[in-house]
Amino acid sequence: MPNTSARPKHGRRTRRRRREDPARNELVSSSLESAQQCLFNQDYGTAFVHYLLVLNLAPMFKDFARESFRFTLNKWTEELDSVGRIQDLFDCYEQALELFPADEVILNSMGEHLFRMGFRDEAAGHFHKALKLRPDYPEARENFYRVANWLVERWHFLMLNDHGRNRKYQQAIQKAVQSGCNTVLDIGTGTGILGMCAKKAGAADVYACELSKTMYELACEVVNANGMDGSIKILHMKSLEMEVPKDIPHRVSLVVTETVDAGLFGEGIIESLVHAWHHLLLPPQQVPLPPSSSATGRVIPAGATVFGMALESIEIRRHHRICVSEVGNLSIAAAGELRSPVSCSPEPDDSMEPYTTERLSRVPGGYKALTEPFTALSIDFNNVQELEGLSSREVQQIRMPVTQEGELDALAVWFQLHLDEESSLSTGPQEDTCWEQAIYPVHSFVLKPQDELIVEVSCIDAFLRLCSVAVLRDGHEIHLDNRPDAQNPGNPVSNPNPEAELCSALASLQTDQTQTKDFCMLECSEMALLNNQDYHQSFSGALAKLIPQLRAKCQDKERSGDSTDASDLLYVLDVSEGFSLLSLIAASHGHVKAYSSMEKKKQQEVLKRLARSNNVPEQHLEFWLNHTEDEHGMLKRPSREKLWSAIMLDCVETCGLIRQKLMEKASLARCLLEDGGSIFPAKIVVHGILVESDTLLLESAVQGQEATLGFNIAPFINQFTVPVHVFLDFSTLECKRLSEFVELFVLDLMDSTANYTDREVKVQATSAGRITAIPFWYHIYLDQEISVSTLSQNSHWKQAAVVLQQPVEVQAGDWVRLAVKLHKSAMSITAHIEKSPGPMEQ
Ligand code: 44T
Repeated sequence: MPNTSARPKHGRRTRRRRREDPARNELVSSSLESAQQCLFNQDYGTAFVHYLLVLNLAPMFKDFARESFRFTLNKWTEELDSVGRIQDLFDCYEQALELFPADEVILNSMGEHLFRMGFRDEAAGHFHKALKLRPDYPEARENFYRVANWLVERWHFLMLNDHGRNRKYQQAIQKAVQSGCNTVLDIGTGTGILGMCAKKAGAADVYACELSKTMYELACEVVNANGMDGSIKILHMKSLEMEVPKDIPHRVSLVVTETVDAGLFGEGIIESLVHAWHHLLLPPQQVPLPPSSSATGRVIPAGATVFGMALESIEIRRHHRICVSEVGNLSIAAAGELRSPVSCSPEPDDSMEPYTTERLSRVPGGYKALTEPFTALSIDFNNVQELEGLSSREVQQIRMPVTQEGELDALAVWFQLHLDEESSLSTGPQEDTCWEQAIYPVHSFVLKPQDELIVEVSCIDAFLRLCSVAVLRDGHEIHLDNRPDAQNPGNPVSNPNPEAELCSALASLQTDQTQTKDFCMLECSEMALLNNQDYHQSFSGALAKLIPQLRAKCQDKERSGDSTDASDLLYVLDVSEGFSLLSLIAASHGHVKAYSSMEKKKQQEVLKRLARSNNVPEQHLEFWLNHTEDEHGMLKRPSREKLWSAIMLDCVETCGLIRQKLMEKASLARCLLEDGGSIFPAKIVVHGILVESDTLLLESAVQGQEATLGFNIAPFINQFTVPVHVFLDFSTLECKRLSEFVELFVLDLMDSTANYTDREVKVQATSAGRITAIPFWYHIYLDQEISVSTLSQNSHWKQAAVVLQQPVEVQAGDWVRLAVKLHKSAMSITAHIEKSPGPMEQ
């Protein structure tokens, strides 16, 4: 019995209200009825308001109305979303969560909206909460896995598993603290590790700041678990916003930070340190030392040396420029300039990235060094004038002798981080480090051993930029145009695309110069796709088989008088994501009207130009999104009489995962096909292999039972472990193969009844070892004979791998039972040793 006497007023009031308010009861029941009626009439907005009223007035209806309320909320917010009423949408969720604060379905769908709006941190928080409330909720799990990579980037695992790096940082901090640095600020604390090192070394006051909300919360958890919550003050802010005494009471004697990326300056270390020297640190030690130098400040790392090197790499080349002149029997010479978003541009532009990253030791196909490594820059983090002068520093020219003949594709950059006078870390490609190098793709040119390459190093916007500007050959200076793909008269490079050269020469003779300056930006993976001739040839071949079949059928119908349609065109729809030539390839087969779903104007123009130059009639290529208002209408056919002959679906993401909602799209597409029509692909077969790979483990979770530098960190950061590793290069993955390739799963896009969600696969181990992961990829069958593999070396796809929670020990000859599950588009695999094996059972 509740003790009503303890809270007399509240008890009385509640009782009185319930008993004595018939008008209220009336209102509740009539509102409930109205809500249900509105729901029935699909008037979700009004239904939602009625439900809010009912549940606020009569919370006892919450259990009864929960399902309908969720449904209403879902429908109403979908409507608000489609008309762009974003604030109203989030207000609805807030009201819903006030009523149902622990409802995992509402939390998860609010997370989905937040994610779509680009609020990843907040979205992740919602998925995380939903998952904590119901750990077996697959929707929230899938969503959480999708954002976990963004939230807690995978290098956190690498970093914490890099014992060499951890120890070096710890020793440098310990030395500094013991030599008198008593007050410490850790900028970009991540999991809190460097701050904890300082505290453990005996620093009196330790502060830490972290701008990511997820990492800040994680750092608080970690510091708490290590019993330091009272002794390290963690701030959720960017160091640039910190002030003394508002955020920290006094200036500190030591700043520790590892806010460096592969290009050293990409995390803003220059700006952070300039600000720290002006506002957060004690003044630097003067040289020569004045008599009392106790109240001085310093930084760990003390500085860095940046190295560069020119290299040839086909893998980098095919991701950054067009290397072919013909694709799927179409000439692409007239495409105009196609640029990757990463190019060495003399005038920095927001849409361009200065560099990309690559772990050179693992680049597929390897690389060839064309020069020796050279020092591009040295920087002293303890010298504020030097830090400040970096951006205004003059462009530096470096002349490097070419050591090997080869095609110049990129300049690679790495660095040594000098923690103090004695100790440094290196991110070089040859070292045994896990770090990536920064890659600056450059204008292609064939270099010869007697050449000298002139490289320009600049530091505009505190971003390091490297650019190859000229080659000295036989006493002549050959200027390299910084615009990739721009043709340079007199350039002796073997041009893979002479027709393109003619076209651009012709274009530059035109009076309208705007066209020549114009370029179309393609993602690196779109570039690689465009360079993939096999892929396009396969589609062309499959269409060449399908089209005559359908035409013959059509003609039969016409002869028998069945057809009501006068035109004999076939309709083909390409719903690939991003830039795709497939519609044009379809249209080039003749008797086809093809629809492309490409949205970007520039990309549409490229396709139209190519249609013209390949003599495809203009009216045979259309842009589908110019005909429909929203994406829900995307798969609707163009006119009522016509059905699609073929629909091309993009089924695998570049990262190696099946696209979300692929099977839903396929079933919708099937309904829209004419008799005998086809979905491309018709079928996808997932293949995989058992491997032992420590590399994959190191990138997935903090390994081992031992504490990290004596701190308890692993259980916290490992909450962000994701069982599927993406963007993997299987061809260069360091691993021991423990089985042959095995078929894991089949997805039939043409027949929904043929699909299942669970499958058991038995595979025999070919060697002894520990199965730690199962890399997987796809054979994409366009029809029964023609297929493309996402493992092929010229593919634009990477692979993915399931990393097992617990490694499984196997002996050669053992049978391993894999339980493969596909939930929506997420695959999971568990592995067990088969007790009573037998190939007959397979
Ligand atoms: N670097 C490893 C990893 N942050 C760190 O939010 C090191 C990579 C690495 N917080 C080559 C070599 C190495 N104020 O959580 C992030 C980020 C945060 C800040 C507050 C600021 N001004 C910042 C700036 C960044 O700091 C954390 C770490 S930065 C990311 C890189 C051998 N490649």
